[in-house]
Amino acid sequence: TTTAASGVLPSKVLAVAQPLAEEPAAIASNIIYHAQYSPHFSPFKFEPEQAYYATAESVRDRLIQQWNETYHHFHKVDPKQTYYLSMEYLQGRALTNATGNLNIQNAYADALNKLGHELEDIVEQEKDAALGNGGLGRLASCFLDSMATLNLPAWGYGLRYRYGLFKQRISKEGQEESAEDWLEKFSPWEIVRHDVVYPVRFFGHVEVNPDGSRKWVGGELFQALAYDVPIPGYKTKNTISLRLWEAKASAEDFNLFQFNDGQYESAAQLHSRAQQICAVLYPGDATEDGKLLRLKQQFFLCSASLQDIIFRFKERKHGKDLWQWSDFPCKVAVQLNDTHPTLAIPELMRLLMDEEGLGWDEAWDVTSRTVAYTNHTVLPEALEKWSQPVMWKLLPRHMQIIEEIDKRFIATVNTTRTDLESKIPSIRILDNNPQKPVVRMANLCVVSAHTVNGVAQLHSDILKSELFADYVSIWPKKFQNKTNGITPRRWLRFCSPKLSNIITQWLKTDEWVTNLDLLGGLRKFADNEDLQAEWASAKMANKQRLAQYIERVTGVSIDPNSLFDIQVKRIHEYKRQLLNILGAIYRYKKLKELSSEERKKTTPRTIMIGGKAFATYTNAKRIVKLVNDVGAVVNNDPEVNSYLKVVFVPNYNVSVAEMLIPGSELSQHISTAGMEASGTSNMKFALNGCLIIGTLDGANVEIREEIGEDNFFLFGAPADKVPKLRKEREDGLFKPDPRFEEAKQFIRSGVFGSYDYNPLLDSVEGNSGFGRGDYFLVGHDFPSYIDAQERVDEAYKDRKRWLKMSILSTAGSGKFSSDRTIAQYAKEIWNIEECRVP
Ligand code: NBG
Repeated sequence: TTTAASGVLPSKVLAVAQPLAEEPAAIASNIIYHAQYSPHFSPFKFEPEQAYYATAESVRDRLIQQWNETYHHFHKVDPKQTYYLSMEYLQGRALTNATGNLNIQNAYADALNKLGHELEDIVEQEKDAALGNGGLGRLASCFLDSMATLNLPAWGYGLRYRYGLFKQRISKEGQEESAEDWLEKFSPWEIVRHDVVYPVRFFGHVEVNPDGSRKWVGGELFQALAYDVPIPGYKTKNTISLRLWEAKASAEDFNLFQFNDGQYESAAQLHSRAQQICAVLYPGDATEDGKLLRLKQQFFLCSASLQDIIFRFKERKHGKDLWQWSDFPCKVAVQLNDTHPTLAIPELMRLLMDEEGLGWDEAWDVTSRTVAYTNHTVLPEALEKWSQPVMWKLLPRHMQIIEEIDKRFIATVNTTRTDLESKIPSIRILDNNPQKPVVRMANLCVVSAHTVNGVAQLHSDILKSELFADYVSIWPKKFQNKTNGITPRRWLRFCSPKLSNIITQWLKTDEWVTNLDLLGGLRKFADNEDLQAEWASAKMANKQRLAQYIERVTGVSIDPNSLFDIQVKRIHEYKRQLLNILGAIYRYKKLKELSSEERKKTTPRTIMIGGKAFATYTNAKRIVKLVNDVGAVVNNDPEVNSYLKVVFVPNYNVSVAEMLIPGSELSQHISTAGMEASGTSNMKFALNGCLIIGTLDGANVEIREEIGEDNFFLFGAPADKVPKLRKEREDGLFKPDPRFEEAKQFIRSGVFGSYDYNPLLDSVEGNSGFGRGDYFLVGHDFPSYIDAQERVDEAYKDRKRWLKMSILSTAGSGKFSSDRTIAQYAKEIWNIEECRVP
């Protein structure tokens, strides 16, 4: 064995590189091999960055091997497979996850030691793959981890955005966005498949063939090129694939004549349009061009993925004569992650009819038995509606198909359900309002899919009783609930190794990592002093690690002995970060009013808030600004800053979450009841022994049931009271609590600077001018929120009680494993079974 100094490449390779080495020395040699022979940098340098890429490539060799074996095995067994279509994936970093799932973390740590590096530093070099926005994207990534771990034959399909959402920086002005350059150098985790390419058309027109069949021709033609990201399961050989499409134009589309004539831009016009398709996630849609681009992205994902799925169906071992199209739903399940991939429905119909020659009835039977749809929100502004004229222009053949689905649906309702006649305008797919004719994508999904599910019990109930109530009366069995989950690998085992080890020791097994219900075994030790002491020390270590991070990125020093109180999620009025910061302002004001002796009796707090506001969402950006302004005043106020700190954590993403969540003690999930479909960070916090202050919303309801109501700080109006409260507010019947008035007045008095917060504060008055004053009921819930916060302060003073609650929180989190969620999808929606690689 050789030890090297970090920063330089050892002069000689230790042994012949073996891709699947087990021993640290052989792994080290493999890493050096990559540094030398897959060079991406100038030679002889072996600093953390070079070490990261070489290590990642060495790990990737294993993933490729396992992926190949998995692919061959699936091909041989020919099971039914699931295809998960999603516009978003929030993969985060891959290195820790891959070495952890492959169970080679220690060997890699030792190997890197021999080369003068620490694995912990090396993993920090990786940029997050941030191809998502929030919970919906992270859910997709957790699902992939569980599908691989459960040995399910499954694929993820998405787009390979050149830049992800955006990078958030905080300046004096508030949030600033810049391009998130996750592919700046390159990603060692993707394998480009130069042989997996499909044509995708836009615009053009429909021709009728002599036999009456249709053909979509003309327009713009791009190529979809596949990039595979291998997804290893935990302690299994099964390694599945996240297939991401990139848009390309072909060489023929490069007009050499124009180029030589000096018309450089028009010569490469189609190439630049191809780049636009996969440039960013959620391009601004305020303009018509922006809307068109989003629609192009959605169709691009659907068309490429379905062509690939059909290709795989046809290439199966049996050969052409032995299969029939009616077998397709027995071999293929397509899951639509929200309405973004809805165009998969008309595209599958088109491919089956126009390319494969099926008739309408047969194509419809295949399509509707194949596709299932998950709804992730009841917010009206998020239920997609596409302009009919835009759709006719971009996808003329698909609009014909959608019209036909709509027509047939209406005909069926008219003949079988005369009682629903008056409902037809609202349940049909097309909204033909002459001012603004649109296609309602959720309606298209519900009419076409065999199953529709919500993502937490309360949400699924609301879908059935409100949003989709009329459809339920037509197809009562179509609707299901699948409560979301999170992967316990990334969200406990790898992000908090200390707590994980304690759990394993007390449960005398590490099987909880794949059977999370075993955590229930901790309940009987919740009062045990030894466990409590170990628990507290792991928490403290995680808090210290977090405090160092916060100081590094914000310059604010926070006290690990204070209560760490965290709210991290996209900034949205319904998630009510404003309620949180108003509460912090109220706390600050009360602390100022106390004598220094009285202050010493209070519970010191560090409030951390993080999340991105959509670039054009003005009120969300004002909230970010307010949090930062409050922090600047509070943190620099020597009278109170040892009792209260307010920190805005910039650029929240998956790897920041992996630091924050293990170090948290209280987390806030305080949306207006009925508005958060599920929430998934609530599950991650609870799993890490963090207590929740929250409303009866989304998955909070089920979390509280599982961990016990004594271990949950509940406040606020329940969902069924919300409509009445809104009405009362509109009618001027609301009497604000004096504490709420006090907090708002404190901001208006200018304590936090001269920025004009009136528009934000007006939004929680009864008369905001939007005609829906305080729609999110911040004013109504404020007093019960403050009361709940007081209960938190009291509980925290009693160390033993708090630790017991924390242990019970982890112990009660078993249900929220995405392994449980995915097993339910597999059995109850997809009808697929395990297919384990021997
Ligand atoms: C989000 C919901 C969350 C939910 C995730 C995952 C969308 C449209 N919806 O409450 O707001 O946890 O989906 O299901 O992003």
